[in-house]
Amino acid sequence: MTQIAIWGGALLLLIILLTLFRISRLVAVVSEADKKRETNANKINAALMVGFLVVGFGITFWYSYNYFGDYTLPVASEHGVETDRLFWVTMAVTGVVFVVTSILLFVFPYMYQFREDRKALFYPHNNRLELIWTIIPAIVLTLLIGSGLKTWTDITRAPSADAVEFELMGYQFAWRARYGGADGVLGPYNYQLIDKVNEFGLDLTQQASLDDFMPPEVHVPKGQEVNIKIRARDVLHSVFIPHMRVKMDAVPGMPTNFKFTPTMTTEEMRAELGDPEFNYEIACTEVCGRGHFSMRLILVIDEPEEYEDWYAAQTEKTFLDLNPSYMERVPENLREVALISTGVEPEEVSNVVELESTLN
Ligand SMILES: [Cu+2]
Repeated sequence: MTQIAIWGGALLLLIILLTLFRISRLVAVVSEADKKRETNANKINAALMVGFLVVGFGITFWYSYNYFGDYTLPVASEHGVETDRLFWVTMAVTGVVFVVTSILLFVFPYMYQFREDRKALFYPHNNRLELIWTIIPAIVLTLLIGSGLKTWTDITRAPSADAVEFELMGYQFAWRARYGGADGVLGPYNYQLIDKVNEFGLDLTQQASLDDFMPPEVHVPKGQEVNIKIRARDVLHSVFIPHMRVKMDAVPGMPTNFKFTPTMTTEEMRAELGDPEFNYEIACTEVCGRGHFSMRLILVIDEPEEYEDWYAAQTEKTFLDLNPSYMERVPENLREVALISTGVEPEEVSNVVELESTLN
């Protein structure tokens, strides 16, 4: 009963408020003072439109000018020159359209604000105008998207057979790289084999995995095609190498890749920037959790001979070299190969195998 009384009271209150509002509107229609107030509000709104335009443009141009350096990072890869060109052409075309349409959008309300002495013109249709603003943007967009598509097809074409290859795995929160080792072939992996040490889930029952190595920083040679095989272990990450104009998502369960050809070594870039501390870096550009910011891996671009030396030195530090306890996962028939790949001379192998069997 009390419930019904409360709801009834609320309903009555609402009806009273609505009635009061209607009465005040009717009074306003006949009163002159209110008309004056409305004209003033119109003027203020029209002026605010222009104010918004001026302040908005001011902030946009101030920001673009101050942070222009972020848009002109030196480029150090072959395809990067192409993507930069596309970026600036698109920026120029859309920039001009942005400025013109913004001016029209905010200046027209000011020019055509309400005035007592004029009436709005009823102008429902103009075929010529419709054609102009449909056909011109259609042509411009077709050209922009067409040239973008061509560049994208070139960038994403399959890597050549002799491309330098390494695997990049993202996890919360770091990048880890893996190379194919002495045989140059990346061994197969299985996510179920991942543990604290075997971060890649390397399948040690397969011969190609036995000589794989995981260096603390990535090296690639200048002037050669490099193919990065990308994967993620937990959530979405994204490979970002700004100076190489490389960006590709790392997706769990769906390997991706990106190929590029570096055109400047780390040393050359240091000289150009006048910064002896400079390093290329691989960052993560997909907000992937709390430690996202810490996903940084150094990328070193070497002269080809330096790269060969570095690679040869790394083949002495294979996964099995650094984690000998994993040798027991290698099947009997591959032990010999595994021992040789960890640097044991072939003639010593039989001794080691013998020693092992006596120990067992
Ligand atoms: Cu990440």
